Amino acid sequence: MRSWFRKPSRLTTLVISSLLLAGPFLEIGQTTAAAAPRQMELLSRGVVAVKLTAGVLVSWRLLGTEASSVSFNLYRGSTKLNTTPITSKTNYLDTTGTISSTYTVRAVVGGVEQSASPSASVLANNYLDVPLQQPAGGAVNGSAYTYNANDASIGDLDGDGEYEIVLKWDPSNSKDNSQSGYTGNVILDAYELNGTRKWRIDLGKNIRAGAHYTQFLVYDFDGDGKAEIVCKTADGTVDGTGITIGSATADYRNSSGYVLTGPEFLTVFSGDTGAALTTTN
Ligand SMILES: [Ca+2]
Ligand SMILES: [Ca+2]
Ligand SMILES: [Ca+2]
Repeated sequence: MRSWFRKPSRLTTLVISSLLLAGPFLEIGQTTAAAAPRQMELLSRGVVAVKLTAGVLVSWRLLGTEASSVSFNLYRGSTKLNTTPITSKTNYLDTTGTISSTYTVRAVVGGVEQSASPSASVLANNYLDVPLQQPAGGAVNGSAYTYNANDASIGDLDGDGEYEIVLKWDPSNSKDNSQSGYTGNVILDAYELNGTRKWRIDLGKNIRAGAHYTQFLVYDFDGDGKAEIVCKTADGTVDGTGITIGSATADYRNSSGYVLTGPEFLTVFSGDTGAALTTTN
């Protein structure tokens, strides 16, 4: 998916607008054959509830697999809030909801109520706070550096219907292509939305840190329901399971800190485990 978190940040938490986590999410898939079904993520209902002065606003996903005739019932605990199934929107303002309310959504198909979504609690601050695990800083060529949260992208890495976050950590001595100098290693982490870290990939000393060096893709490329991560790697990249790609000792950095020699790899990583699945030179 497109990376949407562009600004370097010194925060060690990611704050995600609840609005980004609700509503319709459709993955645009192949469009070459009109009759072929599009590949889509098999996401959950994605119920999000936020506290407002006027009550609790609950929103949820209309799934790409659902007919336009689908409608919904919304429950606070065991109490159905709507008198007739909701047909025109995927949100509801519960004017008597409180911070301790919990909500479930049931689709109604052909007049038959379907099974309940996972229960959603109310977000107290109108955002989801995802705690991050900031890597320890270091020093390279006598210059100390720390890590800042940088680009991030989302995908369902483990096929559970919920998004996970892939986050790039940028060392504070990262350099634009026009600037000489050594940099710290670039690190990729994957987090569950509750902050559980799934894995960490260390791109190693032969991938220079800077805004123009590491672009990574998060997408279910083989259609098995779990997203992969694809990016440029090099000798010394360590995957999410601790296995080194290529040579662990090769060092292609020149005296100005640039990496201008050595092989350039492209690696597909498992989104679930961070394991390198395949690498091409
Ligand atoms: Ca997931
Ligand atoms: Ca998960
Ligand atoms: Ca996959």
